[in-house]
Amino acid sequence: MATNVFIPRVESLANSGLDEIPPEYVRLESERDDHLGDAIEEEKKSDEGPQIPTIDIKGLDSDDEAVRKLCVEQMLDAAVNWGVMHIVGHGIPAELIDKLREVGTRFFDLPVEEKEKYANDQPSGMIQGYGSKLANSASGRLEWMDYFFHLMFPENQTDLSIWPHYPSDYVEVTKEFGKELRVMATKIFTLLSLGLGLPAEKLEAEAGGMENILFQMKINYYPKCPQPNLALGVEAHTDVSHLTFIFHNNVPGLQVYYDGKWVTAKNVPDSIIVHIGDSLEILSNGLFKSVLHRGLVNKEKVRISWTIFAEPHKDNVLLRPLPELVTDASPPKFGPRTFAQHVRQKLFKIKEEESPAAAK
Ligand SMILES: O=C(O)CCC(=O)C(=O)O
Repeated sequence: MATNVFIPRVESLANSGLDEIPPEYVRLESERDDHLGDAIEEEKKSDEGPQIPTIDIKGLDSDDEAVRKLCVEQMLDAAVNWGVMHIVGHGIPAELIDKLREVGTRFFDLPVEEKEKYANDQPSGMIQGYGSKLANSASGRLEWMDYFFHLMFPENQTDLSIWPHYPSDYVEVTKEFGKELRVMATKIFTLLSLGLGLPAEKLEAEAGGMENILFQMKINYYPKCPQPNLALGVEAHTDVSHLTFIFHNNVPGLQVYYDGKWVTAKNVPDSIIVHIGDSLEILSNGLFKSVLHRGLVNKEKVRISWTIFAEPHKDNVLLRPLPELVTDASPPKFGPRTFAQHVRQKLFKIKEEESPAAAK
């Protein structure tokens, strides 16, 4: 385990009792103008206006063809128009999700010095472990969040020596959860595949199948923030993954961009938030929408979220519009690339956009 520390942990800053956040956490004027605010207040305001669709995916297993068809249509509509949905009827036992939340929360309850024993070392490429984002993003600003990141599935590719050793059941619970989530992910791929008019197994196979879709878990820890109208827990971005699954401790924070506005995610009991990411957007030739989203923070409560990115292996999967979806009327919107190339191109694009020379 590394012990390198490059920037202060946000948790330490928050616990130091400061009234004002350091300037490197103050977002750019352009972001602040875009309705930054306290997540708890924003969630209350969001009763009116559009809501992220909720889909009961039990419908996929129904004997009634009309129910199955409706489920596929709802999934397609959400993937095309929103790029995000709340999933219920997912089949992952509620007790297991509670345990996942419990072991992650207990790890984050440890003193920062204990968590530092798991510190990652981003500059040297060791990205798994405990960390805080470096200022390498579009804005050059820091995010009000610390995290723990590790590969969760497939099991034969995980490195358990990197996972938290405390609490003692962390590994067992997280492994078990990983297996259940893997089963559930297949249901989502199936519904999306049918929605595209493809055979049920096609999309998941093209996405990398059992061996080449990696489930990377990032536990995000957002401390209370004295000036939530100036900060962001996660800045606006789309995910590079195929799909992203989000669980949280029932404290609001996630906002998604829909129809020109930020919509604050409501708490839908027993649901899982699912995002479409860039990789599926590419496979679907832009029919599915990789959702732009960001994380707000608040003054009153710590927020923890468990974000699991289901992403293609960096080299083994070719990301390109599926030939079945390319026609004269709908030519390919994306060139072929591996996942590693996509990530590099995206970072390069962000850097180009932020450079003063590019802005001229
Ligand atoms: O905490 C959340 O709800 C979203 C987190 C997120 O977007 C990320 O970790 O990339």
